[in-house]
Amino acid sequence: MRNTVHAGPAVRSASDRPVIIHSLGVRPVRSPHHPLGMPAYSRPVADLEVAIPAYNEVTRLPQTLWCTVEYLRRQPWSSRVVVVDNGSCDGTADVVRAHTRRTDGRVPVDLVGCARPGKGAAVRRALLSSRSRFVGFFDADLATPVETLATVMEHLEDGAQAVIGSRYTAGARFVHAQPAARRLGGAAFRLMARSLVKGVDDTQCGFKFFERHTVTHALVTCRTTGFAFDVELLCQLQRAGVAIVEIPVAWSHADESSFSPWRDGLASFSAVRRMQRSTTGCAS
Ligand SMILES: Nc1nc2c(ncn2[C@@H]2O[C@H](COP(=O)(O)OP(=O)(O)O)[C@@H](O)[C@H]2O)c(=O)[nH]1
Ligand SMILES: [Mg+2]
Repeated sequence: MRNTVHAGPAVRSASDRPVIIHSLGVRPVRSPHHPLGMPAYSRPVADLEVAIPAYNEVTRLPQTLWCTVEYLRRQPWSSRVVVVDNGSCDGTADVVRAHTRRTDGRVPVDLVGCARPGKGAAVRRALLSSRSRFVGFFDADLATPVETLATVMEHLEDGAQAVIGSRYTAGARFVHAQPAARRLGGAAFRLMARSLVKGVDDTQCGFKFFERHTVTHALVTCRTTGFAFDVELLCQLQRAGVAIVEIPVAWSHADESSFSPWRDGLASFSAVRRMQRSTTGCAS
């Protein structure tokens, strides 16, 4: 089951500067073709690169890395994983280093820093520094099973440019539901997001994958650094005429969410309001 959505074009350029704080196995590459027109830090090419934004994820990340790498190493496509840490103070970076030491490197795991705080900034940082054919991200809590990547890859190999997980598309289910307050906030947010992202049932499921060149053009115009980043990214993709394929997922809410309804919820609503008010309809 899938939804396919189209919309019209637009691209602008951005001027913010991604900063690398720390990386393992990453070599700086000066690229004259970098979309931001500046030196880029790039990792070797794989068929698929999975970014995991992580902020103080010392508890959830070890299991997620292990499951992800175990799954990816059994697949016919080559993969890399990149963890993007915004200066966590709980040893998140050590988790990645320890994992790298213990594994055989068939699925390399890189650690990248991001000076700008926020999940959106972290994802943008990872995707813009990738050179892999397909790129995307999921959360450190692995709320969507990693096996969903098989469906994602089928669509991407078939020519889809953007494939996103959805909790509200026919066939999706909640294995562990969110608390009532979060569900209510989510429903209100979905209503708002609908004015910007047409025909997409769920902009906020943290499981999104893309053909890299396609998403690079959309990413350079994105400004949102927090949880509302997904709305802006999808909006920009639609403005560029990209079809978004929504695939149903079996989703599990994790109690230790880093999302604060007051801090992040309010910031997300204001970010979407700014996008609605802006002349392009997307940039905040
Ligand atoms: N790098 C980075 N990651 C973040 C930040 N805030 C949240 N994340 C990550 O974003 C992902 C989504 O957060 P999560 O706690 O799962 O929120 P929920 O799915 O909305 O309940 C997790 O992997 C978090 O570690 C941040 O400021 N920086
Ligand atoms: Mg999550």
